Amino acid sequence: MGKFITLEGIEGVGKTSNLHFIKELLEVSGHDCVVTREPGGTNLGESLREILLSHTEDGMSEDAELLMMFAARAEHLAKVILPALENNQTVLCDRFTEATYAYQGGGRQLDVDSISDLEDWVQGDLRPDLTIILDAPVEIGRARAGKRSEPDRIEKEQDDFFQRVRDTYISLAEQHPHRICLIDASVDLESVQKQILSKLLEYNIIDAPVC
Ligand code: T5A
Repeated sequence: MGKFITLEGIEGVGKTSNLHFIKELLEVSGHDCVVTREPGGTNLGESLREILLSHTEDGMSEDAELLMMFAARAEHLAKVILPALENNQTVLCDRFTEATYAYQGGGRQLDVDSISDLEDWVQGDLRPDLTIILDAPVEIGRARAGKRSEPDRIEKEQDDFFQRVRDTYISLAEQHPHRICLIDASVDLESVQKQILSKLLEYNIIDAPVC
């Protein structure tokens, strides 16, 4: 089985900016990478993403939002993630189930046991080998995201929602230190990337370069 690596964090914290950097580090170290994202990564998943992020006219029930995240994930696992892992490829995914714990569990305050049941149903025993959480204060993430584009349906939430999302990410890293790590993303990009390199080495995802 290949390695499964996921990248997480609140809006604007720098996931997209660091995805290519991580892919390059992995490839230099010999990994054959598949880069993908959630919600999305398949035709059905991208259609669900469109609904999830832009369906603003008459709102969306919180349970419908949660179930659509897992519907997209079930398709993504079946069509992209599991075939790649079984083919010994490394899957690098922009967000995965930790985002559901953070946004639907923390942000929306939905029942965490229900999320955990859905996780077991859809994923079985599969969990990422490493989840990198880029962490920064909400005001920094929002300021960076605001410069980039108009807010989508979830980005329109208030600061207290994103504070709960951030707190949940921090708590996930504390609960599962063997597979989830936190990176200080409030600093400049070069310093963030130094930390990412050091975590990929620490978690034995890549080998130290031979001088
Ligand atoms: N969602 C997703 C759920 O609610 N539940 C789930 O289960 C899942 C899977 C997905 C949305 O869906 C939600 C969460 C999200 O709301 P998305 O596209 O994955 O949307 O998420 P976004 O967070 O919106 O992604 P963004 O592209 O907005 O943010 P990024 O990728 O974190 O930030 P990035 O790299 O685009 O950077 C933003 C700006 O900051 C600059 C960049 O140059 C850019 O201009 N920047 C820095 N500036 C200074 N210093 C640094 N260190 C910087 N790093 C980046």
